[in-house]
Amino acid sequence: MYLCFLIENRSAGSRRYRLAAVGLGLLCVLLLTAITVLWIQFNHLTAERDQLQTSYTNLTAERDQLQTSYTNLTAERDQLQTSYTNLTAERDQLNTVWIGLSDGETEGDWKWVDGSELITGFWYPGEPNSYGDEDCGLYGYWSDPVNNWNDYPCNQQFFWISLCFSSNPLNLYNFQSQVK
Ligand SMILES: [Ca+2]
Ligand SMILES: [Ca+2]
Repeated sequence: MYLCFLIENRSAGSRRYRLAAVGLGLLCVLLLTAITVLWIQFNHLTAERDQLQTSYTNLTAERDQLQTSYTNLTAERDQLQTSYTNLTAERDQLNTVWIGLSDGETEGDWKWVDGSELITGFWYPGEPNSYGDEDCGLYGYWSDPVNNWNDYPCNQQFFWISLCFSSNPLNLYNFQSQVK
């Protein structure tokens, strides 16, 4: 009787050890699996981080290139704007010329440089107004295609032309020009 009890006790203890060993083994497998999954995820996230870092670097370089291009284009635009302004001023100066007409001898009595009287003038409305000291006739000062004459101070610098007008101001002949 005592022997049977002893054998049963040993058998129960052995089963408990086996169960504990199996449980411990399962726990190790679970831990190993979790570590493996976490390691794979870590590697995946590291690769993504590196890709994002590379993209950030490339985008930063592109942004800097675009900024440089924008700066260069802005400078070119400003240069072109300056050139346009200068060319417009030169064009306006070329379109505005002395025509050899003056009322310097007698105010309001306009004569050509050869002394002949002005028969027909193509003054802009309100001109000649002798504003200040304006004794010389300018062609093309105003934008009107026909009536664009203005009396203006003779000491200003413009090209000049020597011309005669028929009744049509566009019929010019004896055209000469030179820098005053
Ligand atoms: Ca005058
Ligand atoms: Ca005037």
